[in-house]
Amino acid sequence: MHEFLSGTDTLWLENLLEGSKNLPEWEKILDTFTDTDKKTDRLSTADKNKDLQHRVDALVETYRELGHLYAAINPLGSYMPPNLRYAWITQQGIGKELEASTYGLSDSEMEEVFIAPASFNPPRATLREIINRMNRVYTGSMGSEIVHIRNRPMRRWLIQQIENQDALKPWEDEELRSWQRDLIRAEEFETFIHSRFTGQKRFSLEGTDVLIPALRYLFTQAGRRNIKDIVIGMTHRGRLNVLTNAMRKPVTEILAMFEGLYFPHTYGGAGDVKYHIGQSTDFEIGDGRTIHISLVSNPSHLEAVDPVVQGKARGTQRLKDDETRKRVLPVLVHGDAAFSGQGIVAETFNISQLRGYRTGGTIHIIVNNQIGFTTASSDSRSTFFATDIAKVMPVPIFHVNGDEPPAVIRAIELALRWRQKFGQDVVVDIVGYRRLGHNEADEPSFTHPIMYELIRNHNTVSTIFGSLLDKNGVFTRNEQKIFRRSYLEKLKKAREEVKKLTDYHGFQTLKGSWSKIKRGYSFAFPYTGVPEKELREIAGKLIEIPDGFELHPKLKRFVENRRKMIETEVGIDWPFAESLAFGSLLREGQSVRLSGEDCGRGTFSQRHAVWWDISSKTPRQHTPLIHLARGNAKFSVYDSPLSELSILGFEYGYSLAIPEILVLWEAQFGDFANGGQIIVDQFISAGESKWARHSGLVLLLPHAYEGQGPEHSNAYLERYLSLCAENNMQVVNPSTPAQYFHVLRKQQIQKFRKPLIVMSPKSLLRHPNARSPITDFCSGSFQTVLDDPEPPEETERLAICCGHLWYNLVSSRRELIAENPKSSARRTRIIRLEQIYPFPEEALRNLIRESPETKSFIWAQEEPANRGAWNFLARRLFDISGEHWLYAGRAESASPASGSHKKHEEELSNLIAETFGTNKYGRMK
Ligand SMILES: Cc1ncc(C[n+]2csc(CCOP(=O)(O)OP(=O)(O)O)c2C)c(N)n1
Ligand SMILES: [Mg+2]
Repeated sequence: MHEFLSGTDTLWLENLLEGSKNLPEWEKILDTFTDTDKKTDRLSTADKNKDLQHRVDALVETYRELGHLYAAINPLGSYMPPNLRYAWITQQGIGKELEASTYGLSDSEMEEVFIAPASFNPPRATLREIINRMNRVYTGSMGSEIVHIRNRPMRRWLIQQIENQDALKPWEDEELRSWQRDLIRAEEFETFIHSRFTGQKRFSLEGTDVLIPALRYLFTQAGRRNIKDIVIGMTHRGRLNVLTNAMRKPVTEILAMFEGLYFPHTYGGAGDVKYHIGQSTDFEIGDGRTIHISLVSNPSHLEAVDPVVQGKARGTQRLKDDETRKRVLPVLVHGDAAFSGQGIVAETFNISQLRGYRTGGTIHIIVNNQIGFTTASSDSRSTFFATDIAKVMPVPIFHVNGDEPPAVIRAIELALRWRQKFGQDVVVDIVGYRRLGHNEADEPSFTHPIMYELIRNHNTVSTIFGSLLDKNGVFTRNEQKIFRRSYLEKLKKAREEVKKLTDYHGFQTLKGSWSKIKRGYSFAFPYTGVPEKELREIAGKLIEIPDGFELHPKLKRFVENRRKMIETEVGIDWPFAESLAFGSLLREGQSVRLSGEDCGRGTFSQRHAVWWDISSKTPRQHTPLIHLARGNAKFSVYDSPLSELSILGFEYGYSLAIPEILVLWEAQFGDFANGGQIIVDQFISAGESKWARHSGLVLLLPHAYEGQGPEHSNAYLERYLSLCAENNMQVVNPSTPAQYFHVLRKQQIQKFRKPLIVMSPKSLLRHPNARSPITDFCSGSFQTVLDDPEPPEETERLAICCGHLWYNLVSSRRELIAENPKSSARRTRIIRLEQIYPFPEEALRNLIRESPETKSFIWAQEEPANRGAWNFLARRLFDISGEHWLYAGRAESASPASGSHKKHEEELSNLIAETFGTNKYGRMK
């Protein structure tokens, strides 16, 4: 046990001591061995042998369960600062679980032959042999946590693999030398940058340098096992080192960034710091073969990239038809503090085996330097190991000493085998230290003087491993020196080259599957109408009930309603418009993927994308849209777990992999999207500007003020608008089913990809007036603004609004005019702003110009004045009209909406009155 390594809670130890009812199984076994000598004296020889065998078995089981707690995994040794808690624990005699005497086994039994663990061949061995092997495999430089894996065949497989390590082929000299070369490169790269670019942050890898040979081994072995693609997410720590030394990004490119020869201007975006930018490489694995490695760009927000990597890996699996998920491998490299601290890690584990989100297992590598910035492990987590959170899943965890490259590589090898065999995640916890401060300008010994005194006196891993290789004649000191010098020369030469450069173009963008996609944004929207015959065919398929399939009675009505929508003049409603959009895209060979909480049925029971046969005793379902797909297209809809952050991240990642799939994420209610805000702020809105990565992800966010209280009214439109700039994304609030249909189709048909944020409806889903005639679907395209369908003969007041409010305003106008034909409502023209961003300046200006006699200009919104689009639009409306715009809406409010339905109604009346300049519904403006 090591103070640096461990968190505060040693529950397992306390359980042990207090003899609680929750004792682990093995301790109950221990209890049976108390007072052992007396008991065995009375046994026959056969029973005595059985009893001894029982004790040996118990000892072996204990190694499997607790061996990792005794493993020599900490390069800083078992140094322990004075600590009362620890003193208390040691005084209780903990630490004897692996001693043979604890099981009543004495020295005299050491040479006796027992039935050996199943991993032994031959199946019998002396107790000494058994103990020696157990010590070597469980308490050496690698500790394995496996007993939480309840699936017995899986656990047995792991035990076999771990206990049979001795039988593995020994490493070849060239392999050992190549790791040492990697370690030398890793070390020299850091010291070179340190001395040449003082003060520039690089988040040095020193202390966990072994990550470089570990990753290179993983890439090579993955490639040799027919894995074609690796998608990696990793943090800041050692990222530049990984880029150049593991992924072989030319070192000149890294140095160019350090020289300030940076390139965002060549792409037109803001760019990002060097240790956040992604990279794609074809990594050579020998014999002229390569494996594609894609390091995903990420923001500073630790671990946020985890589900993005999962989504991208899943998308790549789809792209490459990797149905077994054995050819595309996700890898996540974490820091110890972030891994245990960030909730998204647990969310990502939770989705790892779900049908809509599984990726066939992720290899997690923890770069465990036993510290997080200045925070000690004991303040970082309540668990013993940094990795305990991974035990939410049956995931093996290998803790390895970072000073022992062969142990680390064995762990990576085992992890890869496990992943390829079982399709489950696995964790390799590389325990090292951090030689410098958090960044290189930081002083670590302010807060950790004892640990840093140890580190100062600790040799680098290349020195430790290098002398071992030298001693064994594998790679002599002199040969290593020559290699070190030649690498340093390469670095110096690269620096000289870079000094001569004046500019540098480094962004990899719109390559591979993205090569047909264009940059930029255009208001020249593509034609998105669908010929009526085709549309009717699609609609027909959507209401076809398979033979012998019995629908729920209410669903039968749902289908009948849809039939009426196409056979009569009632018009198409919102949910049907969506199905028609999806169906038409699928017929055109474009895939559609929709995920979100309860999105199969739809939160508001509106979608019913999946039907269930209520007469069938076994689950039988029918998804009409699946049957519309042509070519390689596919329709998938997944009810997601209740995790907005990971699922939004996942879908964003998926959208990065393939531009040909319409990827949609639906929030249960728009306000829950706030759980995914990190993904919105740092990936969706800024990914193109920071990393030249495009995404066509669609967010469906139910939004409207309908008297439901502070939550479930507001999708925080203002948050999205505050992130809008440089045409980075599209924010729409369509008011008709046909508009929704066109905007969804446009998202796929247009040549560029920009995220699309849709303020989507709730009550409008069933509103009898929220219907569009079928002809509206058969031609045209999405309109950014919609004129008043019943414009006044003369316009005195010009009101602009969006979405749901329009229905309130139009019906109120009718009522007002009916009551008083002279009402100012009669002279109020209502324009709908369907797309708020990119702001349709020209279209809106043209409409406004059509009413030059207008005296009052009003922006009407449902949201309080500090929310909604008002703050975003006030300046823009003035700019396009030169007019001062009045605000009709709720007063500024700390809460999104009133909890009282009555108050909601009053507020609505007021805003309607303000819009029309009447006092019918409230005060005059
Ligand atoms: C969500 C989040 N919170 C805080 C930070 C600031 N921060 C950057 S690195 C770091 C320490 C991370 O420790 P660890 O995960 O152990 O990685 P290490 O730097 O030790 O390699 C912190 C707190 C951040 N980047 N992201
Ligand atoms: Mg750390």
